[in-house]
Amino acid sequence: MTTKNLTVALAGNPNSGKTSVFNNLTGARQHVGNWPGVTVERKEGFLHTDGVRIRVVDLPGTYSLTAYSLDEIIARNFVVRENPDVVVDIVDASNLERNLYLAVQMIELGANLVIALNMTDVAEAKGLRINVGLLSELLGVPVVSTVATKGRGMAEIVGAVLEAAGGKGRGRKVRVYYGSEVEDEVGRLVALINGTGVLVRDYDPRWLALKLLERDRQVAGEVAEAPGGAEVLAEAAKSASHLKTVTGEDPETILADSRYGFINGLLKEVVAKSVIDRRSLSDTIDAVVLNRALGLPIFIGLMWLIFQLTFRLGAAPMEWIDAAFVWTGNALGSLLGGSLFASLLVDGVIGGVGGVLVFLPNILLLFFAIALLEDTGYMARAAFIMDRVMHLIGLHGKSFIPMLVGFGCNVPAIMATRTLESQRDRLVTILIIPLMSCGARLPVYVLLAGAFFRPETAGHVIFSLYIIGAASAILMARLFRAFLLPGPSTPFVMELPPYKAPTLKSVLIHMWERGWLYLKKAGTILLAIAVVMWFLTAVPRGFPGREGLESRLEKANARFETAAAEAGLKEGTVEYDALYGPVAALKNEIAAGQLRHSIAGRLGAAIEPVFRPLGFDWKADVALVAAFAAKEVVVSTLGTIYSVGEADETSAGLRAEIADDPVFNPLVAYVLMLFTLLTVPCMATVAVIRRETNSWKWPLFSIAYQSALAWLVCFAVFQLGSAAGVGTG
Ligand code: BGO
Repeated sequence: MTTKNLTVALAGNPNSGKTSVFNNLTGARQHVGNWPGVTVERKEGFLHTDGVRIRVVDLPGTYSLTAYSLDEIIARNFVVRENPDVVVDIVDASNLERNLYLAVQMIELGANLVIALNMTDVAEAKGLRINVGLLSELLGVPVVSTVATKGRGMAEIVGAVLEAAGGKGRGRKVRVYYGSEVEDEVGRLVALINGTGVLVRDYDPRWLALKLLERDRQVAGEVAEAPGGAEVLAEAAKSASHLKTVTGEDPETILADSRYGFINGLLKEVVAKSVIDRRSLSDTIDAVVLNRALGLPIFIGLMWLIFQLTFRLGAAPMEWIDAAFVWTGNALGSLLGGSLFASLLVDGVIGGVGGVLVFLPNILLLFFAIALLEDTGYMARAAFIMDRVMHLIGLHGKSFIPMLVGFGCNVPAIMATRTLESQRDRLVTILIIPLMSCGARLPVYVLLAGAFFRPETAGHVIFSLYIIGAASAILMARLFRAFLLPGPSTPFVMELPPYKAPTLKSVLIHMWERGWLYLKKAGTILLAIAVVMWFLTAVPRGFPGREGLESRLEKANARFETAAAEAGLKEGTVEYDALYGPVAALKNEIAAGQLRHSIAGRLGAAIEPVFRPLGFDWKADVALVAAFAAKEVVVSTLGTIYSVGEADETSAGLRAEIADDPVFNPLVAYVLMLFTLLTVPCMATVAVIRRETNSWKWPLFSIAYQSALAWLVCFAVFQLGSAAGVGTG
């Protein structure tokens, strides 16, 4: 009979029972020596089973796999260089949090791991109930229960080892998610490592990148000696210092916190009683915010508070910026007169881009709040709380983090779905993210809610849109899961990093990074669209009957000037305004005629039948179609249209002009907000869906289903609302 040889390494924290397991497995067949070159004891033993000869190597007991101690270096070098068939990690079940830290690092190192959950007798005596099956499922690693002192579970270890050795490298590999900032840097380094080929034969590139960020001396030394290593080291140093600047913490601390966050989340799911003896501040806070009854109301309350603050605190600076743009527009208008160039500057650029920039305070406040939630560690809890809700829709809490990011911007949110291992979960999440109301939609809400609702109710109105977006996302996910992408969902661990007092610097940096993107967008894409929209509204210049109207205007103006001079009326008085009335009416008629006959007016009229059942006139239609470029375009386009349509030289804010338009009322305004929320994602989002799914099928599907959803929901709301007399009375 041929004998098969296997090498198994025993790893574990000191005092986890490693020696006891080793003795149980190998009995007297032991050999004691030293690890090469050092005076650290090395024990080896043998066992024979089912025609297999297993060499068991006892690794030094360690808590971690850093390069700080010789024991740790020996343990990890053995795993990497001698590539044992299986690594059995002896985990003390009564002290899971600390012991699993090593297990997680072993998985990251790429070990073919089996976990022996030892000292389960002690854990039981402490009143801990551990769901071994779930632990195994969530880690993607076989787990067996043992009591080494009583020899219990030893046969199970051997069985698991044989099975794992047979399926080496085939299991699902869990991955700790280190947060978008670290992951971005890791992604960059992995690409560089793969490109240069540095040590790729020895190490997993991701592990190498993480170790370089942790400034691991041993790994850095090896990389330095490899060809191309200098470049990798230089980039890693840049990444590490970037992370330090952005987060205010050493990458080493961030990585350790993330691993503990992962373990903390894992334990919350698999252990019935908290294993952390010392009740930390994080646990005390978690006991409240993760409470089954309180968790969800606290989360919703917090979100509500954020939107209230965004709206109320943002109101004053918004007015200032608005006033500054109105003033500049008027000043430029009187300086340049009625030339076409003046119209381009005042109506196109200031009316369009200014209309969007006005919302910068709101956007910054929203991003500030999101950054605060992320940096304190609450965001991760939100995902945990939503896990139960997410399971109802066939998704996992982990999908919720990208969805939350979607409140900021859908583009990074769709990229954040890369943390989802299951392709099906990922696709469903990608498809519903555009329903999360991104920051670009906020200006549309603030404009319309501010124009048609009292300040006390505007906040509620806006909040309702966020809720409707999230509810539609849930509903659509359920439908997609049932009909489009059915199948079981993969289990995940949700990281619960410890709470932290955020530093003002890091929150401000996060806020500014996103705010800057918004400004850049305003300065580039929105500016370009504003100019195009201005062109479409200003061209062609003439329209049938314009000459007649203009000569009537000339006469009316002359009559007005003589009468005003004779009566000695001053500008701004009631009598003056009354006398000026016919002139203003004619000016408005010309401006409105110009708009209606412009390219935009004709396009709007052509699509009006599609949108009329939703209560919109051609102006809103044009804005909605143009919004495919970016959602803020609804505001900038309305800004341009109303500026061009505004005949009076003294332009009031856009909000006042829309409020004066008889087509609008609170119901139409609400339906317009709803349409902006639900309709096709913006161009950038469509492009990122295409890139992330690597096909045109999903972005096109996204456009189709969201158009249908937006139209149907808005149709229902407008028709029912009109029938009930809402907003019109
Ligand atoms: C002493 N259950 C219980 N209850 N104890 C266990 C188990 C288990 O499953 N497994 C191991 N132990 P090592 P490392 C001791 O030595 O194998 C006990 O460092 C004592 N010694 O018996 O040495 C084990 O190799 C006096 O306990 O671990 C040992 O990983 C009083 O855990 C200890 C009490 O096991 C560490 C215990 C003179």
